[in-house]
Amino acid sequence: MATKTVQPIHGGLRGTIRIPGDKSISHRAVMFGALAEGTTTIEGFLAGEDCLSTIACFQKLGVEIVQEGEKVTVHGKGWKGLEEPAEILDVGNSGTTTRLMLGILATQPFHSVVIGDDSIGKRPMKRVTVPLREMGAQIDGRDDGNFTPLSVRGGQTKGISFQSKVASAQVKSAILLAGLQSEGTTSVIEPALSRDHTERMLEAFGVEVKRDGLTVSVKGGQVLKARHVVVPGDISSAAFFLVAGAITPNSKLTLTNVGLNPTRSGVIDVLQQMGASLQIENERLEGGEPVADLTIETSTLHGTEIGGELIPRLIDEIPVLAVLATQAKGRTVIKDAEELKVKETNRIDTVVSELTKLGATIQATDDGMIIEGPTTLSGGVVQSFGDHRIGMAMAIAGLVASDSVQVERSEAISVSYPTFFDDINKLSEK
Ligand code: SPQ
Repeated sequence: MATKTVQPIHGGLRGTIRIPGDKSISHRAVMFGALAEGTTTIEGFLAGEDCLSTIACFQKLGVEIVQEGEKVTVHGKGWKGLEEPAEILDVGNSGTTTRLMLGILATQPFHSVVIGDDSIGKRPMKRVTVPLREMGAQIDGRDDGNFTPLSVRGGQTKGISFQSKVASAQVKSAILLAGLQSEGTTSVIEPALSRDHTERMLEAFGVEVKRDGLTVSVKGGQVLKARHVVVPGDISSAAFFLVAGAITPNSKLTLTNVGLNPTRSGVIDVLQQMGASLQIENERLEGGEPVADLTIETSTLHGTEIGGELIPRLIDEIPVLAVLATQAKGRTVIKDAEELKVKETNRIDTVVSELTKLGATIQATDDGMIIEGPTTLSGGVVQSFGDHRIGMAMAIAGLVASDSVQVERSEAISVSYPTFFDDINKLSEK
């Protein structure tokens, strides 16, 4: 297990970095490429551990996939071409791989077993296994199919209309993917809009997707057609440097290639709401997703309230937004964010425990946290608990602490941002 020491930055973060590919979009590009007829090429792929787990699983399902850094070629087999895997499908740390792949496996006329690491073994899967069973798949696992290892025997499924209790793109995507191979129409109704990369990319692969408010529907029997996919930079990765730029004295930095899909861009709204000096330039569309370059400067910030429909638009950014709030004047309240409890760690508990170690005034609530600022954070020893976003949030806290911060289990960061520390170094070089 690795420990990374982060030194406080006095001379500011300056310069330009290109944000690596979006994790959610990279997973989907590989999966949809595997299900498509023809050869899909991917540019800007995120070669993080989670997306590499997706490649490895689909290779075990008989799909030829060649990955060279950010370039991937997927030789699609079509829905009928996947093969019964001779080995267990190991999703590593990736919730997205687990849930989306379950939707696909549910429709396949063979048996497969899905496992992951300790963190995956604690994340609830009934949110997808229950509706997939209702569609006709046989799925079993610990706690009546709630936890991995999960065993799937798929087959002919039938469409359902599913009212999800949670605003989750993974739930929505798993059911819609199964729906594409099911009899009739499948609809998912969400309580609030979750990220819509699946809908956008399915359309780009030639699938008809009907969107009506919070309801998304697909008809069964549709074929995916291979294509070229350009993956924009991941706004969830950019968020660490947006916060770093806003709170580190004497900073001005530019992040290029940042995906600004409106279902993901809540962090921009919050930064602006809190008074950050942020410029959005060179707005364009790449592969059906809005992209721009962002410049942020050291800013005078004030507390805010983050809740309601904003939460699904920034759920993965909350750990680093908590760091931002420690440097803002006044109170920041984060609420309606119970979903944080079922991520790689319980992110309410891990954010609060680790920031408390650095002297933050932060308190956990049932559905979020309350932070009072501004606080001069102290140095100390914190840890990621194997959660990439906690590791990176603590490293960003270290940039403004009064002394060095040691981040234990920092290797977890390579799940979504393998070049994270290189980018900190680039921006702090004089
Ligand atoms: O893939 P995984 O492990 O679930 O990753 C996380 C993350 O922080 O990177 C969540 F822990 O992102 C999810 C995100 O929270 C990725 C995702 C997707 O690609 O569809 C959707 C969100 O999860 P959910 O459960 O709200 O659908």
